Amino acid sequence: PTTIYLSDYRVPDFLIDKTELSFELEEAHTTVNSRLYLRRNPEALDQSAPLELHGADLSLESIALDGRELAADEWVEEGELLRIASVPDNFTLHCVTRIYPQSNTSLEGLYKSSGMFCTQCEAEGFRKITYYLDRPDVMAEFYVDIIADKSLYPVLLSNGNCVLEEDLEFGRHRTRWHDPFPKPAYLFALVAGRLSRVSDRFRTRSGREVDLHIYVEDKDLDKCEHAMTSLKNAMRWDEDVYGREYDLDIFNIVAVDDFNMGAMENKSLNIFNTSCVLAKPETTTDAGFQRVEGVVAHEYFHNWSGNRVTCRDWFQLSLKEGFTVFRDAEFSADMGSPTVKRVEDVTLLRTAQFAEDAGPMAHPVRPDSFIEISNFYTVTIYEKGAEVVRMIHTLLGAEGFRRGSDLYFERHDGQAVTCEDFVRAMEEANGVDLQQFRRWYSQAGTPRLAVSGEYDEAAQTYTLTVKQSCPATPGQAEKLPFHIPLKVALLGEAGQLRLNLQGHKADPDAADNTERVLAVTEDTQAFVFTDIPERPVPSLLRGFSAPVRLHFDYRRDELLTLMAKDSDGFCRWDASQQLGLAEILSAISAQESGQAAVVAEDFVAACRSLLLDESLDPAMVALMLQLPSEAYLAELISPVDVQAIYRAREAVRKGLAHALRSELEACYGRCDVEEEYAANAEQIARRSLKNTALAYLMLCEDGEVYALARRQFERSGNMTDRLAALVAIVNAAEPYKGEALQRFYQDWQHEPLVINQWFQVQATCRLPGTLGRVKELMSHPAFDIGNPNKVRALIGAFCGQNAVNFHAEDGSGYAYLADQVIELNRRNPQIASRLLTPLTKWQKYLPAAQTAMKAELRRILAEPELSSDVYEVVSKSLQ
Ligand code: HT7
Ligand code: ZN
Repeated sequence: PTTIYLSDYRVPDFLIDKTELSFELEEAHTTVNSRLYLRRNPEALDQSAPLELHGADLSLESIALDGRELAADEWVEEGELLRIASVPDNFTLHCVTRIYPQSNTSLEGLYKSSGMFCTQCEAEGFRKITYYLDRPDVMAEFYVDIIADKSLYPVLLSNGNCVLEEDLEFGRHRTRWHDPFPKPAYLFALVAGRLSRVSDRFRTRSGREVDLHIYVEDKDLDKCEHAMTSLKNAMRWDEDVYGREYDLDIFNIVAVDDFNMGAMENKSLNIFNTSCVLAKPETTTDAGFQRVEGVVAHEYFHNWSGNRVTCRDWFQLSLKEGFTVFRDAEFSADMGSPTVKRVEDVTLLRTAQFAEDAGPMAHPVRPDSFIEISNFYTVTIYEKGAEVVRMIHTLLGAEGFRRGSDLYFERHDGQAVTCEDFVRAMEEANGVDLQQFRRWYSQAGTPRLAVSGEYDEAAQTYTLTVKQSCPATPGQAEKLPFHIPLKVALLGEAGQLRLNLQGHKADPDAADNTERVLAVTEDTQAFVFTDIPERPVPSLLRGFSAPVRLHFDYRRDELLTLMAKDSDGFCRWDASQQLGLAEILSAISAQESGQAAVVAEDFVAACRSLLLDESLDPAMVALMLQLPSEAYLAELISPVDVQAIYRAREAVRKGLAHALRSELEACYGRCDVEEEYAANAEQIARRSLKNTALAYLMLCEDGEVYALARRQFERSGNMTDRLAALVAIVNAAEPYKGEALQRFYQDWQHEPLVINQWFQVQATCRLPGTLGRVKELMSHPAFDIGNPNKVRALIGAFCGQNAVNFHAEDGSGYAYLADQVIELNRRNPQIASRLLTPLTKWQKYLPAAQTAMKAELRRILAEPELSSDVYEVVSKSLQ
């Protein structure tokens, strides 16, 4: 496998003005006729370069240039390139290729899922359909004909507008689609199948009537309402917040069962994993409803941030993904609870992304090189990329950011551009200099901020000293200082103090001047606040204003103050996490010296106040009561002793459960309201707190609490409560668990998405014996290794979300994962390579675990015919 470098980027030698495709879909194979209208790119360096088209797994039937069939010695195929040495400056190329969607298990290119044809072309899947300039900076106008059997495939869809529908002989029919917006091949889509649809309309603010359709299997028609509402909300929100309107008369969403990721933003024909579009209360949890809302919005927002303005090359992936994640996060915050959304996103970032940034696959938001681009759809590109955009928003303020995005969209509409173009538009629209800020795009690794505070009573000053550093990452030993926006406040006895920063004017954006964004730009910097009448408690990194690890040596009472009083929801929650961490660390020490863990009284009291305070948002109470996850603890403790962390965390949870039993019971009772289900913030918050209380109560391990869980399992009408009860039962020494699992399966065996939850509950069971059960479930009739959702629910969940079992001391979890990766390597390389992630983090663990994990990585590397996807991840993790 070869490495591709950003520094090797060259403009394309040829451009395609128009692409005409015709698909003859048949049961054994598909014939693709393509007519490309090509011309030399006047900006190309070499004006006599040969034409080189990408192609993979294609069988070429004929190739003609300007109507003349090419002789065998006029073209050559080398790897994924078809080269024609001599071509004129303007010409048409006509290729006929045969492909085999029925046996395409990689789910890239054209494939079949549950009897329907569908495509996935991002990033480089179009080359599995026909020979093409499969790179995002080649944008063409597409005309697409689809011909298929009418009874098997009554619905034939592609991008843009349907311009022709006709019946043909032998029961076949044809539709023709025209997309007036030039687009790169990765945004091409085709769907053919027996599908039903739910339709609605949206009137844009300039008066365009848009037909909205969601295509699903007939049995799923009752699960589309939430996606449709989310779509309309997203369309309105993009008009209100970004001034962006939809630009065609039709917007289609199609749900497919077999899909490698969540969804795909193909122009006007978004294709979705069923798990990200279907929802109804009986089958879908609150988290599922929120995921649908977020993903529908994300894909819709791509119409501007990704499609109208696209990426020049795949190194710029975060240009569209980071920006669009930021946009969807702000949308979800506006639709629900902003603080809860922020805490959830920070949790993901601080576990998965910080781990990636500290591991062998660490890469900058704009990577310098890759072997397989599919491996770079990462939490760094998406989540850290979104944080980088958020920091620009913080630095410029909402209005400045809007000025910048307006300029970006206006200046680059219809172009394929770079992250640099985005930053430049932000700078120029606001007259600011983001030169140093650009390092966030080029330097990998999570910066560390060591902050200390000193109060001078005599001078009435408070000085915050901030030191930044960033650990080395692969290929980047030394880092230059970042420009870090550090949002702070100072808490006094009666509330936030007014901030006068020595040498600076008051922050014009801060309404009451009690919060300020400090520009941390040097290795070490001191910020002196004057006229501070009392020793304050600093509230730091408010709203998680930058993706950094911050350390401040808080006293316990200071953390308790922040947890109880800070007006910044993120900082309140973070204080609870720091206190929880201290409890777990002391439980680990107690275990090491053979003593029982005792939870500190002041922490118990703080948690009690949370449970008793009915004025608080129940969702925030639930989040604050949850101790730091094992995954987050693994980021903070080195080396990671998985079993010790698990035992200590459980001991603290149990301690809290026993100490707070009556408050938990009361809280459960308060939140257990009979009401018609709605996926609104208020109800979601209540259910979240109720189920957090239930999980704690189960740790009291007696008949009374088991009966409570059983009652909830049997009586709940919604999947959130039912599943929470099932999780509680399955993880307890509750004899009813076998019956509960069986009942759940019987009730929902006809709903694949619910059965995925059933697999996941069992795969994440913390009790011993889980790996055996997971292996058994792989032979269950409902399991299908060809379906990525099933693979993620069973294998992915066991290896990625069940640390205590995956890291079993006998190495059985590691061997199991390696076996699955080897099995999936050929069938679906993208899924195989993603599954691998837990093994790649071997450096963090105890020496014996490291040895066992590395041995499994070496076993994979020794496999013949390793895909470039798996090869890249395994070889980089062993370096
Ligand atoms: N832009 C989409 C990326 C995507 C993808 C990438 C690789 C392989 C399969 C894929 N399916 C979708 C999704 C998004 O971020 O919106
Ligand atoms: Zn995206």
